[in-house]
Amino acid sequence: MSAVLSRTVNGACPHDCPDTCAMQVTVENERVVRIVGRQDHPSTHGALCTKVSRYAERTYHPDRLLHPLRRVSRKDEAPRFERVSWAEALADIAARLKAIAARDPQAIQPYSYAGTMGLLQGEAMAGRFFNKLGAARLDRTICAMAGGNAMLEAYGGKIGMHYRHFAGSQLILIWGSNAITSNLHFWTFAQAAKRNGARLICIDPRRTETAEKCHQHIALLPGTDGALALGLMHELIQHDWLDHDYLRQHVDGFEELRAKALAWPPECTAAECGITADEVRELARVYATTKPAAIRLNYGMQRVRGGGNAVRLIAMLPCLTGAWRHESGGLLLSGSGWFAPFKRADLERPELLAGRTPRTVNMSTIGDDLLREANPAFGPRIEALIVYNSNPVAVAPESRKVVAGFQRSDLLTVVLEHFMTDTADLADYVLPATTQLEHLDVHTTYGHTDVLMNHPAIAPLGEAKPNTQIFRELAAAMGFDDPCLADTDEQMADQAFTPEIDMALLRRDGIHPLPLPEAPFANGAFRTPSGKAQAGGCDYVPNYESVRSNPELAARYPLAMISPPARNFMNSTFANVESLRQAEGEPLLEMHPDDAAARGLQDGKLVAAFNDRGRYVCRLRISLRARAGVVHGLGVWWRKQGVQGTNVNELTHQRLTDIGAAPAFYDCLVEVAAA
Ligand SMILES: Nc1nc2c(c(=O)[nH]1)N[C@H]1C(S)=C(S)[C@@H](COP(=O)(O)OP(=O)(O)OC[C@H]3O[C@@H](n4cnc5c(=O)[nH]c(N)nc54)[C@H](O)[C@@H]3O)O[C@H]1N2
Ligand SMILES: Nc1nc2c(c(=O)[nH]1)N[C@H]1C(S)=C(S)[C@@H](COP(=O)(O)OP(=O)(O)OC[C@H]3O[C@@H](n4cnc5c(=O)[nH]c(N)nc54)[C@H](O)[C@@H]3O)O[C@H]1N2
Ligand SMILES: [Mo]
Repeated sequence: MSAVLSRTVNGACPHDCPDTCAMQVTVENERVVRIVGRQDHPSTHGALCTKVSRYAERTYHPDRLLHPLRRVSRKDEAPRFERVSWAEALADIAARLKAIAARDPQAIQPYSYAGTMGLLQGEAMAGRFFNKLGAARLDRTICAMAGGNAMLEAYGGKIGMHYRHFAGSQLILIWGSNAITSNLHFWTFAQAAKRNGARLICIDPRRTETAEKCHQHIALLPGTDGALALGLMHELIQHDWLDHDYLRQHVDGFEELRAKALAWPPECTAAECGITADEVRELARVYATTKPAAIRLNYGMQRVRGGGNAVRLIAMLPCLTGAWRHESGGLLLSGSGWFAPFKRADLERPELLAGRTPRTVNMSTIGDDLLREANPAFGPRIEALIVYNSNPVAVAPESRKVVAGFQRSDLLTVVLEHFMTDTADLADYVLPATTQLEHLDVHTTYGHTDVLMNHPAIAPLGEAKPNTQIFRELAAAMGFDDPCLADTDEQMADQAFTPEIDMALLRRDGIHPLPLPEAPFANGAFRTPSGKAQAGGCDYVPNYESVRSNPELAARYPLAMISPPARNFMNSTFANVESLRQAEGEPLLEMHPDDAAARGLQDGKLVAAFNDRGRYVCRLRISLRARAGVVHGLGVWWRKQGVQGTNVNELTHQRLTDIGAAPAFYDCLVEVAAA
């Protein structure tokens, strides 16, 4: 028997989650046999979520794409592909892109998001390629732009409390976040706080597994968080629970905000939010009188029309009470702004645009935009789409239009993927990409504050190539000869950061902490031009679609629908990993017993949720996780896994948020009937 060749490799979880865990990958005889969280990384603390501890199952999945494929069926037929060589695929794609670029390179549209959050396999070589080409740009709004831009307006930066300091809080509002599902490593710190006597309050329409483990759950109506924040401020002002010194020194525009808040007494707030006036009064009292008080905001609550303003208003709460004075008080939405040493432009090279300013397309309206004819405001019709790190046919709103756009016979679609997703099914070419176990990358995060490095653990499977390599080869096939288009991944890793990041240390340890202040706004020093938090210019913006804001629509579609993540998937990623798919069961709609009784619906039966945009058939789960008037279409399943080949985005719309032009997935009315 030959000896087992075993080694461990430092990795980083690539997924779009705030936790960006440090992984240790064990390889035996060139096969990954175990993936665990690193003990020596403080926020990972040796633990991975169920999904990522199964990452090897995903990498070695029998359905992994291992060679390039070319479409042989029409786009409105069942997809059929034939195997082609890399040389043939790249030569044909390059020839077709050149022909389009000769007319107008802006007709070529990149489409990517955070399938991997790696800086190299994300927009590094891809950015260079598209800048050189002069392709249209993409406004990457689909997840976090409403809240993210709101933080820039309120504080001048996406920075906030450190995870570890939540353990010292005496009150934590977990607001629009299902931490146990989507932010597990934060939850560890919240539990430590709970053991130290902290009170945990969850503010979420759904009774999530996180809500169940908190001391209190406030089940407000979707999209009413801005009203709740104003109602809380009303109480803080009326009872003079304000930190006047902090307000005077560190906040601009409080008088304007004060006047707005005084219009939201508890009864009025309660009516808008669908909760009781006592819940409002008591929440304000607890928030004002418990110190230190922390807020963990997550992106769930900003996927509504007024999501940006809601985040701005909530961000003012710790400014009113001076909670920021303590390292365990304040707020965290995203910490991505801490990563000042990251040099995005050095990776993406905007100078390759050479003075051109191509149009920008919003990724959240890809359905409408693919169907748009050339016109002076929009520019040319989209003729080619190059998709990587994203599955837009499943995740983008208003699927009927997205699918119709992808089905255009005159559209050239190239998809870089691990699997035949709904998007790959509609491609002309599918190019096999490597997974995180097979390529190099460097990572910043939006939760903790360490830079991580991911070393490849194994060689690429089959003929798969890293995104970087695919764009290098495509650049060469196009005849682009700028030297930076030939940089290796190692070279690009060295270009990614200012010298504050010691690359030798990062390469050796895989983890590089940033030196940061413990309590970022204890003495003000907001990142705005005035150095003060900005309380002016925000107000409550009601939903596009709700019983109160649009009674006519609600007469036909009376149920508010939200579609938050399923625990065992990551957006639509992992939906095809058998063990995780089994854990999730099948596509579900959760509904309160009263709403089900009113419609004569039975638990476990197929139902159709519908509105003017579409119809989604899935199984009904009658459950007290739902409050009356709100239903939950969980997870982003692949459309082709759905009962009739649809998923929940059949029902969502493409209207955008107040700030950041982001999608309003959770601002949606439906009706439900037996299928
Ligand atoms: N397991 C798992 N983890 C994930 C993801 C996943 O798909 N699966 N997604 C990742 C991604 S892409 C992101 S952006 C992050 C953060 O992802 P988020 O989408 O913020 O994830 P959640 O924490 O589930 O937050 C959604 C919560 O907000 C609630 N919610 C919906 N509408 C409202 C509202 O109007 N007001 C309030 N107060 N709450 C509302 C939902 O019921 C849900 O419990 O998580 C990441 N982590
Ligand atoms: N209804 C509804 N819709 C939603 C949401 C919701 O809550 N409700 N959430 C929204 C949010 S928060 C987000 S962030 C978006 C997410 O939308 P996407 O960013 O599209 O996320 P995923 O569905 O995970 O798809 C990522 C794809 O990238 C691929 N991938 C991963 N790594 C690599 C790689 O290294 N190379 C290549 N070429 N491909 C790779 C994966 O196989 C996967 O198919 O969805 C949004 N859509
Ligand atoms: Mo997201």
